[in-house]
Amino acid sequence: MRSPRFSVQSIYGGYGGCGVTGFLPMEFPEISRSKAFAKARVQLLSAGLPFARIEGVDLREVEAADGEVLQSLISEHGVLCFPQQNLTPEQELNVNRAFGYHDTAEETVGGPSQKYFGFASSVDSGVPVHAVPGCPLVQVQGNGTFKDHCGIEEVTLQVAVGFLTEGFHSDGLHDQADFDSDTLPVLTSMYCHQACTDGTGETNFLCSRAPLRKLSSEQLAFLRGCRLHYQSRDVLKQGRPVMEGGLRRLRRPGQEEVTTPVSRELLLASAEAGPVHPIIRRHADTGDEALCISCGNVAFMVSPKGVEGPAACYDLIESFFADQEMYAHRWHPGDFVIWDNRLCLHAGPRAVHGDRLMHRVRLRGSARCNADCAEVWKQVRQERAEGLW
Ligand SMILES: O=C(O)CCC(=O)C(=O)O
Ligand SMILES: [Fe+2]
Repeated sequence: MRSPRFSVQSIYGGYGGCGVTGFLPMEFPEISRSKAFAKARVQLLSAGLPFARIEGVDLREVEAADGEVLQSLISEHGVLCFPQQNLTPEQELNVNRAFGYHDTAEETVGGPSQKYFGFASSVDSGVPVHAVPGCPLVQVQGNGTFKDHCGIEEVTLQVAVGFLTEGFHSDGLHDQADFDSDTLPVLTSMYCHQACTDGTGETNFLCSRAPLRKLSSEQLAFLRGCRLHYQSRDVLKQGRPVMEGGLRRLRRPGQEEVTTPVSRELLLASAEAGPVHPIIRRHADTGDEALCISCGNVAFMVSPKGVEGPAACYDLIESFFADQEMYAHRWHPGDFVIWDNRLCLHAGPRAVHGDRLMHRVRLRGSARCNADCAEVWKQVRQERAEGLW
């Protein structure tokens, strides 16, 4: 089994891991420092990765004028952890809004903000969705039974998306609803209300930019011409995939082990339907390229050379990440972690012992944020309309 090197945050102690890195100077000119960021201190979460922890910020004070600082921080670091927060569900949404990645004038188009916020994946996979009453765009996730939480009398939660049941992904890639709406979630935030006390229940992150730096210009050019097809909604409904090392799907209920070069049945089932995305994304603001993959749900890849089956796709994915460091975020109550799905991949916990209570918000970007995918989406729709598959 090839899997990324494991590193855990050392600032809280824990398993050991890499050395503590000092606080980085804020790189923003004084003029763009708002009240909320006046005392901000930025520290890398892990020495070999760009992900950052930001202290000295009370996210309740964040407003639209902070968009520039927030965008700079997340573009640089990909994952931001703001510890010791005390937020209402509405304030969680406001932090997401403050990044300015969506057009607020359009926020209510098509219903109660579902165009820009929402969580389609749970609907597709048949797992019940629990939302905060009166604030339905904030999803409640976790493990255990909880009473009197944000207006919910009692709720029993079970972890559905884990390291071994979904693996590393960028949110929305395998969601039919996101593909159908031509918008992918740019940001995902998770806010911890209760954490496992034994170090389990972590969320794992990989940098999706770093593996591209070691590739030759020919390899990059090849990948730019590739797209990944994901398993269709019907396949997804069979159940969660069984993953190895967070990167490779071994099988899915009702399916054979992923060892064959390409199964014609699988190919046809997902070719006529199912989401399709480029394998490399280019960030609309920074121009950075990054891998864009949902490991558990790959069906096949269309490259300039032809069609590659799932086994070859997994060989490729493992080659990208085999020498990459992974960051496991060990949660503490009050942690608000937000990431740009265009700059990192994440995976749920390896195990969860005891109670874990989290909120999750996904912010879909406006068309501008997703313009880099538009060509592939258009191409696929055209092929399907012409019955090419
Ligand atoms: O629970 C986690 O740590 C992450 C789960 C996840 O990937 C998600 O909800 O999108
Ligand atoms: Fe996710």
